Order: sequence, then C-alpha cells, then structure tokens
Amino acid sequence: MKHGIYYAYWEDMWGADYIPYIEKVARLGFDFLEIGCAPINEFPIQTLRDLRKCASDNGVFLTGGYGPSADRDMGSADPAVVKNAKDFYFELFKRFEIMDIHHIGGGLYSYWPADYTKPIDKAGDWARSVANVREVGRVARDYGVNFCLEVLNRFEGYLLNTCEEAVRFVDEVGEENVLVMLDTFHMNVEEDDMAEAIRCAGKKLGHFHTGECNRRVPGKGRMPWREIGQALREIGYDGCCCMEPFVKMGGEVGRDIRIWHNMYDDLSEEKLDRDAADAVRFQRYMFDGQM
Ligand SMILES: [Mn+2]
Repeated sequence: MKHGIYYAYWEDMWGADYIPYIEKVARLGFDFLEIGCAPINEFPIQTLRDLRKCASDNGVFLTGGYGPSADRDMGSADPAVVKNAKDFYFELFKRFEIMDIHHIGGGLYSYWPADYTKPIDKAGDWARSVANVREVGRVARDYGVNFCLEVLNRFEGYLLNTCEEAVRFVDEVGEENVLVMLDTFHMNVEEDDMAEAIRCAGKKLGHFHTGECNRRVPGKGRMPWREIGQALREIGYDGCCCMEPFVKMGGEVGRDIRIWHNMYDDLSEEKLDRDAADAVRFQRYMFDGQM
C-alpha cells in the first residue's frame, strides 16, 4: 500500500502553494501528497509542471482531493450547475495529466458540505448523479484517472452514507475507473463493522482515507487499526491510504471541518511534522506489517 497525507493538515484554506509540502512529506516518510483541487484550474501551466517535477525529484507522487462547491453539484436539478461541474472536471483532468495525477477522491458525485436548510431529493439527485458521474468518469478514464466516490457521514452528505450504498452507486455507473472511496472518520459514524465495510467494497475500493474518530492522526485514538489493516490485506488492497488529519481551528478548513477547539496546545509546525512522521510509521506497521 502507498501512504500519504492531505496538505490541509498544515493549512487553513482550501488551496496553497503545494511545493513546500511535497518536499516536507518526502522528508517525513510519505509516498505521496494529496493536494486540494479547488485552485488547480486557476494555476498557471508552469506551476503544474513545477509541481510534477518537484514530486518526481523528491520521489513522491500526487493525488487530488476535492469537496465540490454547491455550484459544481453533479446531482443538481439545475442543468447550469451540472454543466459547470462537468466543465470543471474536464479542465481538471487535462491539468492532472501535466501533474501526473491518477487519483481524485471526495464527494465528487454531489457537493460538500451538504446544506440541510434546503429540501433534499435523494432519489432524484442519485439518478442524475449516476448519469453525470458516468459521463465524467469516461473522460477521466481517457486521462488514466480513477474517479473515487467518498462515502460521507450523514452530517456532511446524504447520497452515499454507507459502503453498501456506494457499491450500488458505482455498479449503476458501470465504469471500471469509477470506484468507492472509504474514510475511517465517516465509517466510524455510519458502519456497523469497519472490516465488513472494507470487505463490502472489495475490488471496488479505489482510495482510502484514514484518521481517528476526532480526526487526529492515526495512532492517537481508539480506531481499530489492526482490524482495518487486516481487512485491507484480505481484499488485496494495494492502493493509496491517505491520512486526513485536521487539528487546528480557523479559516475555511476549520469552518468546513467544524473544528471548534484546537486539538493540541502546541500547534507548531515542528509538532505537527513529528506527529505526521510518527503516524506514517504507525500506519505502515498496521497496514503492511512493516515500519
Ligand atoms: Mn476524507
């Protein structure tokens, strides 16, 4: 398995200069860095080339994470919103090719975080999203990109809350590069059995996020890591395991992740780096049985 981390652990906005984080995660012992997709279509082409070169020079690769804004919702009943979403992904895939990115994961089939002040049409959004994800997924396939649909807890999304729903959804989509994505934080809310959910995804598991129940780095809480690692090995998962810790209040990240207290007294970069380096050693040991 490949072990990575999402850049937003260190940042408070949905976008950043990713170059320093590429160098950092290589130094801390990771195989890849997950970058936020929100600003990518605005980056100059040279920046994309620089990111690719920096990753390659540092012996790591990049993946994309994305929580679509409400105006890029592929389940929307408004054709203008759906078109806006498709145009965003089509441009993004061209840019992924320049950056050598082959995985995108998140609530790509909908928008995030869900706005529950509005009425929810789950059946209608599901049907529209299946058709639209199929179309976007086919384009992703042409660029060699796996389009991974993240199962979210009920407070953040309403289309895919369990792995069983996600498997049904990707079966309806019927494209081999449109896959299920699980995240231990969301699974902890919705799944009866963490290992059973992983087995339910089986060969359709395309991307995996890790974090404790309160989104601290793996190893600092009560998540059943041994059982999770065992289940991933059982299904022969050889893909990306990206930790997605969030520990700081503030900014867009703190607001959207709902962090209303700092998780540590010491939030210095040195402390965050040390915890990340410990966590990747821990995760390798739990998932691969090696340090
Ligand atoms: Mn996640």
